[in-house]
Amino acid sequence: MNWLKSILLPAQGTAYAAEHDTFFMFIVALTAFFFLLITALVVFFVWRYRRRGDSPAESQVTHNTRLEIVWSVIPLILVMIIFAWGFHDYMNAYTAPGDALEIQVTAKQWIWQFEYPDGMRTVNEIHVPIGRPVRLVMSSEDVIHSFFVPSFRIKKDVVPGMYTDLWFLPEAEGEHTLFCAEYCGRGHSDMLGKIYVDSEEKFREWQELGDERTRTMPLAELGALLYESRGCSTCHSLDGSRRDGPSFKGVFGHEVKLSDGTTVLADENYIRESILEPQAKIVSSFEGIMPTFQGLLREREVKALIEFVKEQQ
Ligand code: HEC
Ligand SMILES: [Cu+2]
Repeated sequence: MNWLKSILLPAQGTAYAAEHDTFFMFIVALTAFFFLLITALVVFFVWRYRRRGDSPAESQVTHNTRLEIVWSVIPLILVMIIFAWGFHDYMNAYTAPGDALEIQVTAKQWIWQFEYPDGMRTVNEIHVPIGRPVRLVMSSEDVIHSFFVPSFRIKKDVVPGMYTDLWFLPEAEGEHTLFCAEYCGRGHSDMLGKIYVDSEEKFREWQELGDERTRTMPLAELGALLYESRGCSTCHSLDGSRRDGPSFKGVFGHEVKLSDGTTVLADENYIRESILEPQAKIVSSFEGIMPTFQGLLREREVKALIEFVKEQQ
């Protein structure tokens, strides 16, 4: 049966995936058995009761109580087994244990955003420690999306204006692909993500330092990435135009007028303070609406953003 599974189904990343597949293969086997049985009977009857010469038709049989009970009760028992088994697996799949790591998921055209309990945010990828249940609390900012991880055998709609949830217990280290399974517009087929299942140790390292790609990226390049992924770009332009916040163009190294009438030189310390304690100094003619990024950025990420702002001359 295993060779058949490997043709039909993706790799198993959770214990639930194995349960799910056993059930699925049971239904496939049952269906195949009745398909063969019924086809064989049809062929046999066609041959057995074919017209021979001019002999008259067989006498008509109107009913057979025993046969009718057999063909009603056996399927009834089979579908009840399928119901009970399916119900059991469904409850397992959709009720998260209380001690799960909770990750908030926000879907929007056409990215997945994640937020950890400690405030860390990621886009299109999450890292989770092996052997610890993870619960996803999901919502959408625009249209209906669907969170689908084939190797975990989990899938649920992500809907604007309400929360849906999903959970899994990762049991295979490595990379798992996340798909959007609800047609959500032009970029739908690009709405992909990665779930990295790490050892406990690797997971902690990632929490502290970030993933290998960004760990080795030059600071300014990482800064450009964060400028987009952390949403700085929604309030700060790079071309001098005014959004909810001042443009980054030409800020670094120049005097900035503050709302209390004083001026300050925009050096590394000022930029750092603006990111971590935005209310400390408010730029004149702007409102103090910038959220603090204290605790949301790793040390190297703050440095990267400073480098990035420095480059916008
Ligand atoms: C919700 C909008 C908003 C977001 C998001 C936002 N900022 Fe700001 N930011 C502002 C506003 C408004 C000001 C001006 C008022 C003030 O100084 O607090 C400002 C000021 C700043 C300044 C000082 C600029 C100057 O001209 O002196 C820096 C530097 C800065 N933000 C960096 C960032 C970085 C880096 C991010 C992303 C990690 C970010 N901001 C995200 C709204 C935002
Ligand atoms: Cu989508």
